[in-house]
Amino acid sequence: MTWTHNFDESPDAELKDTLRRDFHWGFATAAAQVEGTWNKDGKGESIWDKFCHTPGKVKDGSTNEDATRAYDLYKQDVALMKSYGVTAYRFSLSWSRIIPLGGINDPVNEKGVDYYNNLIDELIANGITPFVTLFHWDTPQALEDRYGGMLNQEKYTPDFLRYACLCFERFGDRVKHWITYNEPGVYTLAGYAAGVHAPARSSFRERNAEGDSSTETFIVAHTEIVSHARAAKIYREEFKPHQKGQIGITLHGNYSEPWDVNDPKDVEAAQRAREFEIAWFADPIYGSGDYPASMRSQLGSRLPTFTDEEKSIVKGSSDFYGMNTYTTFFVRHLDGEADINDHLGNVEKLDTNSEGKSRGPESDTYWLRTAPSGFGKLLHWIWDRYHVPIYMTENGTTAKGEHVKAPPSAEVLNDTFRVDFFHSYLRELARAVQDGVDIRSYFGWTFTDNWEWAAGFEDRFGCTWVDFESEEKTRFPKRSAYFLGDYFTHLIAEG
Ligand code: PNW
Repeated sequence: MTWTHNFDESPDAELKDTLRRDFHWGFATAAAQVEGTWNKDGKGESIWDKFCHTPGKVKDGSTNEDATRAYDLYKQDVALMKSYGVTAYRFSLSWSRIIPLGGINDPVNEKGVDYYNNLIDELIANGITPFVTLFHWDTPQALEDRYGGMLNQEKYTPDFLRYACLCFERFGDRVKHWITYNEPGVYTLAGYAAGVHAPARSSFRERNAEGDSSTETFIVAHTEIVSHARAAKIYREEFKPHQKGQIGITLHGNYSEPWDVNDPKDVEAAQRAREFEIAWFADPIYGSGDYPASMRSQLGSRLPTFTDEEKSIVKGSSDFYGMNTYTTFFVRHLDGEADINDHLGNVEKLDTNSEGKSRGPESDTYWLRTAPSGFGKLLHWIWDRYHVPIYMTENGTTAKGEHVKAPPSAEVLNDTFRVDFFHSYLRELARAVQDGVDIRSYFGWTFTDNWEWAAGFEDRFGCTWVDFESEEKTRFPKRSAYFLGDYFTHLIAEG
Protein backbone atom coordinates (compact mmCIF):
# COMPACT_ATOMS: atom_id res chain seq x y z
CA MET A 1 0.00 0.00 0.00
CA THR A 2 1.26 3.52 -0.75
CA TRP A 3 -0.06 6.97 -0.01
CA THR A 4 0.72 10.23 -1.77
CA HIS A 5 0.64 13.62 -0.16
CA ASN A 6 -0.07 17.05 -1.57
CA PHE A 7 1.72 20.16 -0.32
CA ASP A 8 0.31 22.78 -2.67
CA GLU A 9 -1.54 24.70 0.00
CA SER A 10 -0.45 27.12 2.69
CA PRO A 11 1.64 26.88 4.84
CA ASP A 12 3.46 24.12 2.97
CA ALA A 13 3.40 25.94 -0.36
CA GLU A 14 5.58 28.70 1.14
CA LEU A 15 8.16 26.16 2.31
CA LYS A 16 8.85 24.62 -1.11
CA ASP A 17 12.56 24.27 -2.01
CA THR A 18 13.62 25.74 1.35
CA LEU A 19 16.29 23.13 2.15
CA ARG A 20 19.67 23.09 0.42
CA ARG A 21 20.10 20.80 -2.57
CA ASP A 22 22.62 18.63 -0.76
CA PHE A 23 20.41 18.25 2.35
CA HIS A 24 20.61 14.65 3.60
CA TRP A 25 17.52 12.86 4.83
CA GLY A 26 16.95 9.32 5.99
CA PHE A 27 16.65 7.21 9.10
CA ALA A 28 18.86 6.58 12.13
CA THR A 29 19.36 3.29 13.97
CA ALA A 30 21.68 1.81 16.61
CA ALA A 31 23.51 -1.52 16.43
CA ALA A 32 22.24 -2.90 19.75
CA GLN A 33 18.65 -2.09 18.80
CA VAL A 34 18.54 -3.72 15.37
CA GLU A 35 21.40 -6.08 14.53
CA GLY A 36 20.65 -9.24 16.50
CA THR A 37 23.33 -11.93 16.10
CA TRP A 38 24.45 -10.83 19.55
CA ASN A 39 26.88 -13.72 20.18
CA LYS A 40 27.66 -15.15 16.73
CA ASP A 41 30.27 -14.54 14.05
CA GLY A 42 32.77 -13.64 16.74
CA LYS A 43 30.92 -10.79 18.41
CA GLY A 44 31.86 -10.10 22.04
CA GLU A 45 29.47 -9.20 24.83
CA SER A 46 28.43 -5.58 25.33
CA ILE A 47 27.04 -4.01 28.50
CA TRP A 48 23.58 -4.11 26.91
CA ASP A 49 23.87 -7.85 26.25
CA LYS A 50 24.60 -8.35 29.92
CA PHE A 51 21.90 -5.91 31.03
CA CYS A 52 19.11 -7.53 29.02
CA HIS A 53 20.06 -10.99 30.22
CA THR A 54 19.66 -9.82 33.83
CA PRO A 55 16.11 -10.58 35.02
CA GLY A 56 13.93 -7.58 35.81
CA LYS A 57 15.87 -4.99 33.84
CA VAL A 58 13.81 -4.81 30.62
CA LYS A 59 10.11 -3.92 30.79
CA ASP A 60 8.75 -6.82 28.71
CA GLY A 61 11.50 -9.23 29.76
CA SER A 62 12.87 -9.29 26.21
CA THR A 63 16.48 -9.42 25.06
CA ASN A 64 18.11 -8.01 21.93
CA GLU A 65 19.39 -11.43 20.86
CA ASP A 66 17.60 -11.19 17.49
CA ALA A 67 16.24 -7.61 17.46
CA THR A 68 15.14 -6.94 13.86
CA ARG A 69 17.87 -9.21 12.47
CA ALA A 70 19.37 -6.27 10.58
CA TYR A 71 22.71 -8.14 10.58
CA ASP A 72 21.20 -10.87 8.38
CA LEU A 73 18.69 -8.75 6.50
CA TYR A 74 20.75 -5.68 5.63
CA LYS A 75 20.27 -6.07 1.86
CA GLN A 76 16.51 -6.21 2.26
CA ASP A 77 16.67 -3.17 4.56
CA VAL A 78 18.73 -1.12 2.15
CA ALA A 79 16.28 -1.97 -0.65
CA LEU A 80 13.34 -0.91 1.54
CA MET A 81 15.03 2.34 2.51
CA LYS A 82 15.73 3.02 -1.13
CA SER A 83 12.05 2.50 -1.91
CA TYR A 84 11.28 5.20 0.69
CA GLY A 85 13.53 7.59 -1.22
CA VAL A 86 16.14 8.25 1.49
CA THR A 87 19.44 9.86 0.53
CA ALA A 88 21.34 8.90 3.72
CA TYR A 89 21.35 6.34 6.53
CA ARG A 90 22.76 6.84 10.02
CA PHE A 91 23.76 3.64 11.82
CA SER A 92 26.16 2.73 14.62
CA LEU A 93 29.01 0.25 14.78
CA SER A 94 29.07 -2.33 17.52
CA TRP A 95 32.50 -1.96 19.16
CA SER A 96 32.42 -5.52 20.54
CA ARG A 97 31.55 -6.90 17.09
CA ILE A 98 34.73 -5.32 15.70
CA ILE A 99 37.00 -5.81 18.75
CA PRO A 100 35.23 -8.44 20.87
CA LEU A 101 37.10 -7.61 24.09
CA GLY A 102 37.37 -3.92 23.21
CA GLY A 103 40.93 -3.16 24.34
CA ILE A 104 43.91 -1.64 22.61
CA ASN A 105 45.78 -4.97 22.49
CA ASP A 106 42.78 -7.23 21.88
CA PRO A 107 42.28 -9.02 18.55
CA VAL A 108 40.10 -7.72 15.72
CA ASN A 109 37.11 -9.78 14.57
CA GLU A 110 37.41 -9.67 10.78
CA LYS A 111 33.88 -11.02 10.33
CA GLY A 112 32.57 -7.96 12.11
CA VAL A 113 34.62 -5.68 9.90
CA ASP A 114 33.30 -7.56 6.84
CA TYR A 115 29.72 -7.01 7.92
CA TYR A 116 30.12 -3.24 8.09
CA ASN A 117 32.09 -3.18 4.84
CA ASN A 118 29.24 -5.02 3.15
CA LEU A 119 26.62 -2.70 4.63
CA ILE A 120 28.55 0.41 3.59
CA ASP A 121 29.09 -0.96 0.06
CA GLU A 122 25.42 -1.88 -0.27
CA LEU A 123 24.35 1.62 0.79
CA ILE A 124 26.72 3.33 -1.61
CA ALA A 125 25.69 1.02 -4.49
CA ASN A 126 22.14 2.21 -3.86
CA GLY A 127 23.02 5.88 -3.74
CA ILE A 128 22.61 6.19 0.04
CA THR A 129 25.23 8.17 2.02
CA PRO A 130 26.42 6.44 5.21
CA PHE A 131 26.56 8.47 8.45
CA VAL A 132 28.41 6.35 11.00
CA THR A 133 28.24 6.57 14.80
CA LEU A 134 31.16 4.92 16.60
CA PHE A 135 29.46 4.63 19.96
CA HIS A 136 25.75 4.23 20.60
CA TRP A 137 25.85 3.04 24.22
CA ASP A 138 27.14 -0.54 23.79
CA THR A 139 30.47 -0.52 25.64
CA PRO A 140 32.31 -3.86 25.44
CA GLN A 141 31.53 -5.73 28.68
CA ALA A 142 35.18 -6.77 29.00
CA LEU A 143 36.21 -3.12 29.48
CA GLU A 144 33.54 -2.66 32.12
CA ASP A 145 34.88 -5.75 33.91
CA ARG A 146 38.56 -4.81 33.54
CA TYR A 147 38.51 -1.27 34.87
CA GLY A 148 34.97 0.09 35.14
CA GLY A 149 34.65 1.36 31.56
CA MET A 150 34.28 5.13 31.28
CA LEU A 151 34.65 5.66 35.02
CA ASN A 152 38.35 5.15 34.36
CA GLN A 153 39.23 7.88 31.87
CA GLU A 154 42.93 7.01 31.80
CA LYS A 155 42.47 3.34 30.93
CA TYR A 156 39.36 3.75 28.76
CA THR A 157 40.61 6.48 26.42
CA PRO A 158 43.41 4.53 24.64
CA ASP A 159 41.00 1.64 24.09
CA PHE A 160 38.41 3.95 22.55
CA LEU A 161 41.00 5.70 20.38
CA ARG A 162 42.35 2.43 19.02
CA TYR A 163 38.78 1.38 18.13
CA ALA A 164 38.10 4.76 16.48
CA CYS A 165 41.33 4.61 14.45
CA LEU A 166 40.59 1.10 13.29
CA CYS A 167 37.19 2.30 12.03
CA PHE A 168 38.72 5.29 10.22
CA GLU A 169 41.31 2.96 8.64
CA ARG A 170 38.90 0.28 7.54
CA PHE A 171 35.84 2.34 6.58
CA GLY A 172 37.03 5.92 6.10
CA ASP A 173 37.70 5.54 2.38
CA ARG A 174 33.91 5.45 1.94
CA VAL A 175 32.51 7.00 5.15
CA LYS A 176 32.71 10.81 5.10
CA HIS A 177 30.38 11.57 8.02
CA TRP A 178 31.56 10.38 11.43
CA ILE A 179 29.83 10.77 14.79
CA THR A 180 31.96 9.82 17.80
CA TYR A 181 29.29 9.51 20.50
CA ASN A 182 25.52 9.30 20.42
CA GLU A 183 23.96 11.26 23.28
CA PRO A 184 26.71 11.12 25.89
CA GLY A 185 24.18 12.73 28.23
CA VAL A 186 21.51 10.05 28.01
CA TYR A 187 24.19 7.36 28.30
CA THR A 188 25.38 8.73 31.61
CA LEU A 189 22.05 9.99 33.00
CA ALA A 190 20.23 6.71 32.37
CA GLY A 191 23.19 4.41 33.07
CA TYR A 192 24.84 6.16 36.07
CA ALA A 193 22.30 8.63 37.54
CA ALA A 194 18.97 6.81 37.26
CA GLY A 195 20.55 3.37 36.85
CA VAL A 196 17.78 2.19 34.53
CA HIS A 197 20.07 1.58 31.54
CA ALA A 198 23.32 -0.38 31.25
CA PRO A 199 25.69 -0.49 33.05
CA ALA A 200 23.02 -0.09 35.75
CA ARG A 201 24.79 1.96 38.42
CA SER A 202 23.29 4.59 40.72
CA SER A 203 22.97 5.64 44.35
CA PHE A 204 19.62 3.86 44.58
CA ARG A 205 20.25 0.52 46.29
CA GLU A 206 16.74 -0.84 45.66
CA ARG A 207 17.68 -0.70 41.99
CA ASN A 208 21.45 -0.99 41.71
CA ALA A 209 24.05 -2.74 43.84
CA GLU A 210 26.74 -0.15 43.10
CA GLY A 211 27.21 3.39 41.94
CA ASP A 212 27.05 7.02 43.02
CA SER A 213 24.64 9.18 41.03
CA SER A 214 26.05 12.38 42.47
CA THR A 215 29.58 11.91 41.10
CA GLU A 216 29.84 9.08 38.54
CA THR A 217 27.36 10.75 36.17
CA PHE A 218 29.68 13.72 35.72
CA ILE A 219 32.88 11.66 35.61
CA VAL A 220 31.54 9.50 32.78
CA ALA A 221 30.38 12.60 30.87
CA HIS A 222 33.87 14.07 31.22
CA THR A 223 35.45 10.89 29.84
CA GLU A 224 33.08 11.01 26.86
CA ILE A 225 33.78 14.67 26.07
CA VAL A 226 37.55 14.38 26.27
CA SER A 227 37.80 11.05 24.42
CA HIS A 228 35.52 12.44 21.71
CA ALA A 229 37.91 15.37 21.33
CA ARG A 230 40.98 13.11 21.16
CA ALA A 231 39.35 10.93 18.48
CA ALA A 232 38.41 14.05 16.48
CA LYS A 233 41.98 15.37 16.76
CA ILE A 234 43.43 12.12 15.43
CA TYR A 235 40.89 12.02 12.61
CA ARG A 236 41.66 15.60 11.61
CA GLU A 237 45.43 15.12 11.73
CA GLU A 238 45.85 11.62 10.34
CA PHE A 239 42.80 10.81 8.23
CA LYS A 240 40.96 13.93 7.14
CA PRO A 241 43.74 15.22 4.87
CA HIS A 242 43.27 12.29 2.49
CA GLN A 243 39.82 10.97 3.45
CA LYS A 244 38.24 14.43 3.47
CA GLY A 245 35.38 13.62 5.81
CA GLN A 246 33.74 15.40 8.74
CA ILE A 247 33.67 14.41 12.37
CA GLY A 248 31.43 15.49 15.20
CA ILE A 249 29.33 14.44 18.16
CA THR A 250 25.58 14.02 18.60
CA LEU A 251 23.96 15.53 21.71
CA HIS A 252 20.46 14.97 23.03
CA GLY A 253 18.35 17.88 24.17
CA ASN A 254 14.72 18.60 24.72
CA TYR A 255 13.42 22.15 24.97
CA SER A 256 12.51 23.64 28.36
CA GLU A 257 9.76 26.27 28.63
CA PRO A 258 9.09 28.19 31.86
CA TRP A 259 6.11 26.82 33.81
CA ASP A 260 5.00 30.38 34.57
CA VAL A 261 6.29 32.83 31.96
CA ASN A 262 5.55 35.71 34.33
CA ASP A 263 7.73 34.33 37.12
CA PRO A 264 11.36 35.38 36.59
CA LYS A 265 12.45 32.40 38.70
CA ASP A 266 10.80 30.01 36.25
CA VAL A 267 12.26 31.85 33.28
CA GLU A 268 15.68 31.48 34.86
CA ALA A 269 14.97 27.85 35.78
CA ALA A 270 14.10 27.02 32.16
CA GLN A 271 17.40 28.46 30.98
CA ARG A 272 19.24 26.59 33.74
CA ALA A 273 17.51 23.35 32.71
CA ARG A 274 18.69 23.86 29.10
CA GLU A 275 22.20 24.41 30.40
CA PHE A 276 22.19 21.28 32.57
CA GLU A 277 20.81 19.17 29.73
CA ILE A 278 22.48 20.65 26.64
CA ALA A 279 25.21 23.19 27.49
CA TRP A 280 26.78 20.61 29.84
CA PHE A 281 28.29 19.07 26.67
CA ALA A 282 27.81 21.82 24.12
CA ASP A 283 29.50 24.72 25.97
CA PRO A 284 32.85 22.89 26.31
CA ILE A 285 32.75 21.71 22.69
CA TYR A 286 31.16 24.64 20.81
CA GLY A 287 31.00 27.53 23.24
CA SER A 288 32.99 28.88 26.17
CA GLY A 289 35.23 25.80 26.32
CA ASP A 290 34.12 25.00 29.85
CA TYR A 291 31.10 23.70 31.78
CA PRO A 292 28.31 26.26 32.31
CA ALA A 293 28.61 28.50 35.38
CA SER A 294 25.14 27.38 36.54
CA MET A 295 26.40 23.79 36.80
CA ARG A 296 29.62 24.73 38.57
CA SER A 297 27.71 26.77 41.13
CA GLN A 298 25.30 23.92 41.97
CA LEU A 299 27.73 21.00 41.70
CA GLY A 300 31.01 22.48 42.91
CA SER A 301 33.84 19.97 42.87
CA ARG A 302 31.54 17.08 41.97
CA LEU A 303 31.79 18.44 38.43
CA PRO A 304 35.24 17.56 37.03
CA THR A 305 37.52 20.30 35.72
CA PHE A 306 39.19 20.37 32.34
CA THR A 307 42.97 20.54 32.38
CA ASP A 308 44.40 23.25 30.12
CA GLU A 309 45.45 20.59 27.63
CA GLU A 310 41.94 19.06 27.64
CA LYS A 311 40.34 22.46 27.19
CA SER A 312 42.50 23.25 24.20
CA ILE A 313 41.47 20.10 22.34
CA VAL A 314 37.82 20.01 23.42
CA LYS A 315 36.87 23.48 22.22
CA GLY A 316 36.13 23.34 18.51
CA SER A 317 36.38 19.54 18.39
CA SER A 318 33.17 18.98 16.43
CA ASP A 319 32.69 20.03 12.79
CA PHE A 320 28.92 20.20 13.25
CA TYR A 321 26.22 20.10 15.91
CA GLY A 322 24.65 16.63 15.82
CA MET A 323 21.21 17.12 17.31
CA ASN A 324 18.77 14.54 18.67
CA THR A 325 15.55 15.99 20.02
CA TYR A 326 12.10 14.72 20.71
CA THR A 327 9.97 16.91 22.98
CA THR A 328 9.48 19.91 25.30
CA PHE A 329 8.85 20.15 29.05
CA PHE A 330 7.49 22.90 31.29
CA VAL A 331 10.03 23.74 33.95
CA ARG A 332 9.30 25.12 37.41
CA HIS A 333 11.99 26.31 39.80
CA LEU A 334 12.47 24.55 43.13
CA ASP A 335 13.23 26.55 46.25
CA GLY A 336 16.13 25.75 48.55
CA GLU A 337 19.29 23.80 47.99
CA ALA A 338 19.38 21.20 45.21
CA ASP A 339 19.27 17.50 46.10
CA ILE A 340 22.67 15.79 45.97
CA ASN A 341 21.39 13.53 43.19
CA ASP A 342 19.82 16.30 41.10
CA HIS A 343 20.95 16.51 37.46
CA LEU A 344 18.31 18.85 36.10
CA GLY A 345 19.33 22.16 37.68
CA ASN A 346 17.07 22.14 40.73
CA VAL A 347 13.85 22.24 38.75
CA GLU A 348 10.71 20.23 38.31
CA LYS A 349 9.64 19.10 34.81
CA LEU A 350 5.89 19.21 34.20
CA ASP A 351 3.35 18.25 31.54
CA THR A 352 1.20 21.36 31.92
CA ASN A 353 2.06 25.01 32.53
CA SER A 354 0.64 27.47 35.07
CA GLU A 355 -2.33 28.13 32.79
CA GLY A 356 -3.14 24.44 32.47
CA LYS A 357 -1.84 24.21 28.89
CA SER A 358 -0.53 20.76 27.94
CA ARG A 359 2.95 20.32 26.47
CA GLY A 360 1.35 18.23 23.70
CA PRO A 361 -0.55 15.06 22.81
CA GLU A 362 0.70 11.84 24.43
CA SER A 363 2.64 9.25 22.47
CA ASP A 364 3.13 5.64 23.57
CA THR A 365 6.32 6.66 25.45
CA TYR A 366 5.87 8.30 28.84
CA TRP A 367 8.33 11.18 28.35
CA LEU A 368 7.49 11.98 24.76
CA ARG A 369 4.77 14.43 23.62
CA THR A 370 4.43 16.11 20.22
CA ALA A 371 5.69 19.67 20.79
CA PRO A 372 6.77 21.33 17.52
CA SER A 373 6.94 24.94 18.70
CA GLY A 374 9.52 24.02 21.37
CA PHE A 375 11.53 22.31 18.64
CA GLY A 376 11.55 25.52 16.58
CA LYS A 377 12.72 27.49 19.62
CA LEU A 378 15.40 24.91 20.35
CA LEU A 379 16.84 25.19 16.83
CA HIS A 380 17.16 28.95 17.32
CA TRP A 381 18.60 28.55 20.84
CA ILE A 382 21.33 26.19 19.61
CA TRP A 383 22.10 28.31 16.56
CA ASP A 384 22.24 31.57 18.51
CA ARG A 385 24.47 30.12 21.24
CA TYR A 386 26.90 28.07 19.13
CA HIS A 387 26.59 29.09 15.49
CA VAL A 388 27.73 25.82 13.93
CA PRO A 389 25.93 23.88 11.16
CA ILE A 390 23.27 21.61 12.62
CA TYR A 391 22.85 18.01 11.52
CA MET A 392 19.55 16.70 12.86
CA THR A 393 20.54 13.12 13.66
CA GLU A 394 17.36 11.85 15.39
CA ASN A 395 13.74 12.90 15.79
CA GLY A 396 10.55 10.85 15.90
CA THR A 397 7.80 9.37 18.03
CA THR A 398 5.87 6.30 19.10
CA ALA A 399 2.10 6.21 18.56
CA LYS A 400 -0.58 4.59 20.70
CA GLY A 401 -2.27 1.45 19.44
CA GLU A 402 0.59 0.03 17.38
CA HIS A 403 1.48 -2.75 19.77
CA VAL A 404 -0.87 -5.28 18.13
CA LYS A 405 -0.65 -8.84 16.85
CA ALA A 406 0.49 -9.47 13.28
CA PRO A 407 -0.55 -8.74 10.66
CA PRO A 408 -1.17 -5.07 11.46
CA SER A 409 -4.41 -3.66 10.06
CA ALA A 410 -4.48 -0.94 7.41
CA GLU A 411 -5.57 1.40 10.19
CA VAL A 412 -2.46 0.69 12.26
CA LEU A 413 -0.20 1.18 9.24
CA ASN A 414 -1.92 4.48 8.47
CA ASP A 415 0.02 6.15 11.31
CA THR A 416 -1.48 9.62 11.13
CA PHE A 417 -0.19 10.47 14.63
CA ARG A 418 3.43 9.97 13.49
CA VAL A 419 2.74 11.75 10.18
CA ASP A 420 1.41 14.75 12.11
CA PHE A 421 4.48 14.68 14.36
CA PHE A 422 6.91 14.70 11.43
CA HIS A 423 4.86 17.23 9.48
CA SER A 424 4.68 19.72 12.33
CA TYR A 425 8.38 19.36 13.27
CA LEU A 426 9.57 19.61 9.68
CA ARG A 427 7.57 22.77 9.14
CA GLU A 428 9.43 24.24 12.11
CA LEU A 429 12.73 23.03 10.69
CA ALA A 430 12.05 24.58 7.28
CA ARG A 431 10.96 27.87 8.91
CA ALA A 432 14.16 27.93 10.95
CA VAL A 433 16.15 27.50 7.73
CA GLN A 434 14.21 30.41 6.23
CA ASP A 435 15.24 32.41 9.31
CA GLY A 436 18.89 31.65 8.61
CA VAL A 437 19.60 28.62 10.79
CA ASP A 438 22.06 26.34 8.96
CA ILE A 439 20.54 22.82 9.00
CA ARG A 440 22.00 20.14 6.77
CA SER A 441 20.35 16.82 7.56
CA TYR A 442 17.35 15.13 9.12
CA PHE A 443 17.25 11.52 10.27
CA GLY A 444 13.92 10.16 11.45
CA TRP A 445 14.02 7.87 14.48
CA THR A 446 13.60 5.28 13.25
CA PHE A 447 13.60 3.07 10.15
CA THR A 448 11.81 0.04 11.60
CA ASP A 449 10.30 -0.75 14.97
CA ASN A 450 13.19 -2.07 17.05
CA TRP A 451 14.40 -3.00 20.51
CA GLU A 452 13.84 0.17 22.50
CA TRP A 453 16.42 -0.50 25.23
CA ALA A 454 14.84 -0.98 28.68
CA ALA A 455 11.37 -0.53 27.15
CA GLY A 456 11.93 -3.71 25.11
CA PHE A 457 9.71 -4.23 22.07
CA GLU A 458 6.75 -2.32 23.48
CA ASP A 459 7.70 1.17 22.27
CA ARG A 460 7.44 1.16 18.48
CA PHE A 461 9.33 4.13 17.02
CA GLY A 462 9.51 2.79 13.45
CA CYS A 463 8.22 4.10 10.15
CA THR A 464 8.07 0.39 9.32
CA TRP A 465 6.07 -2.04 11.47
CA VAL A 466 7.93 -5.23 12.42
CA ASP A 467 6.42 -8.60 13.24
CA PHE A 468 8.81 -9.60 16.03
CA GLU A 469 7.11 -12.99 16.46
CA SER A 470 7.99 -14.10 12.95
CA GLU A 471 11.25 -15.79 12.04
CA GLU A 472 11.76 -13.29 9.18
CA LYS A 473 10.88 -10.25 11.35
CA THR A 474 8.54 -9.28 8.52
CA ARG A 475 8.53 -5.56 7.70
CA PHE A 476 5.32 -3.64 6.91
CA PRO A 477 5.73 -0.02 5.73
CA LYS A 478 3.76 2.58 7.65
CA ARG A 479 2.38 5.64 5.92
CA SER A 480 4.87 7.94 7.68
CA ALA A 481 7.74 6.39 5.68
CA TYR A 482 6.15 7.59 2.44
CA PHE A 483 5.11 10.87 3.99
CA LEU A 484 8.73 11.72 4.75
CA GLY A 485 9.80 10.96 1.18
CA ASP A 486 7.04 13.10 -0.29
CA TYR A 487 7.61 15.99 2.10
CA PHE A 488 11.37 16.08 1.61
CA THR A 489 10.85 16.08 -2.16
CA HIS A 490 8.80 19.21 -1.59
CA LEU A 491 11.19 20.85 0.90
CA ILE A 492 14.57 20.14 -0.72
CA ALA A 493 15.57 22.44 -3.58
CA GLU A 494 15.77 20.69 -6.95
CA GLY A 495 18.71 20.09 -9.20
C1 PNW B 1 17.42 8.25 21.94
N1 PNW B 1 14.73 11.62 26.74
O1 PNW B 1 17.38 8.14 23.34
C2 PNW B 1 18.43 7.21 21.47
O2 PNW B 1 19.50 7.76 20.74
C3 PNW B 1 17.82 6.06 20.73
O3 PNW B 1 18.67 4.95 20.75
C4 PNW B 1 16.44 5.76 21.30
O4 PNW B 1 15.89 4.58 20.81
C5 PNW B 1 15.56 6.96 20.98
O5 PNW B 1 16.13 8.17 21.44
C6 PNW B 1 14.14 6.85 21.51
O6 PNW B 1 14.12 6.71 22.90
C7 PNW B 1 16.68 9.04 24.12
O7 PNW B 1 14.22 11.16 27.78
C8 PNW B 1 16.14 8.56 25.30
O8 PNW B 1 14.64 12.82 26.46
C9 PNW B 1 15.51 9.42 26.17
C10 PNW B 1 15.40 10.76 25.85
C11 PNW B 1 15.94 11.25 24.68
C12 PNW B 1 16.59 10.38 23.81
